[in-house]
Amino acid sequence: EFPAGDEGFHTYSELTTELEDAAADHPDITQLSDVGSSHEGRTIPLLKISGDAARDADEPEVLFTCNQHAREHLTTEMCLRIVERFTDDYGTDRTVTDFVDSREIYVIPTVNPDGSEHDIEGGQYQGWRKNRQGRGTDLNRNWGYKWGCCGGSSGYPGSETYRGEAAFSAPETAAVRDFVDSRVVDGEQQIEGHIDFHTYGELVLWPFGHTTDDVTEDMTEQQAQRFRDVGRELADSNGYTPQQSSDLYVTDGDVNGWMWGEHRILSFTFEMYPADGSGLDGFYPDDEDIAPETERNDEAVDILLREAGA
Ligand code: 0X9
Ligand code: CA
Ligand code: CA
Ligand code: ZN
Repeated sequence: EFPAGDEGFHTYSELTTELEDAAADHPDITQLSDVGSSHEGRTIPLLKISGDAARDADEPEVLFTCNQHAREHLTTEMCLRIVERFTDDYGTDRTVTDFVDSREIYVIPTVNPDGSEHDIEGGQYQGWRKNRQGRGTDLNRNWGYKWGCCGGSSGYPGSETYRGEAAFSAPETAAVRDFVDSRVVDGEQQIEGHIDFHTYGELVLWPFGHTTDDVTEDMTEQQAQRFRDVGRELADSNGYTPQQSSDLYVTDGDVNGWMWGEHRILSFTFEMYPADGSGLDGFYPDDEDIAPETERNDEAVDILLREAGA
């Protein structure tokens, strides 16, 4: 469980209950399933939100993923905020209603349930980042686009940025990959936009991470310009700093690189609150910060939903 005073964060079992309740309370506009299981066998839940959700409509699809990194618990709350807003406010809030009716919204609130449960074991924060396979794989270095290419990950199992034995060696990344691959219908990827939420730094990041070049293989000047334009608009809405992800530091095998490189999905990473911290404390904001710091991204979520249809 979460340490005393941080009970506002959701454990895996509390998250599961929230998703089941959202689905039960809004059966017409939700479909609860999963993308597969973690290394330790936990289900990785997937909630679809759309008008007549059981049907695969010809509407732009959008994906939100959270909690690839175990200790980044605020991100799970971000995905829950998206779930609550697009279900509870349906029919009353005009913007929400229009998006639910014109998009298919997919939310994966925890990509790394084993790691996040481990991080709160014994009611004390463990400072854990990776999954729980062996000494742990950094899921955000395990994706199969330019995996291990460029010095942006480690081959040592003890490293915090261990890339794993092979691309998609982690069941968690493989499960999300299989889901995204399954959204190719008649040769066309249905998902047009994606945000992967992390903490911390208050940044909006776009691909590529493996090279500091902005124009390169799989990224034309025009495409790079679109990322810059949308990235800046997103950052204007929440006060984060926009930049190409490699301007922060070089990574390889990260999620945005694969989403764009493999599927041409407009894929961003958000580094949420706080802007800075010392030691591990930036990963552990108060639960009082959950509401303001997730609502802070409502407009950015709407911008991504709009751009996904553009
Ligand atoms: O290192 C990561 O995976 C992300 N930061 S975190 O502190 N949440 O671990 C950032 C990934 C963004 N990509 C690059 N900076 N290239
Ligand atoms: Ca508190
Ligand atoms: Ca569809
Ligand atoms: Zn992270």
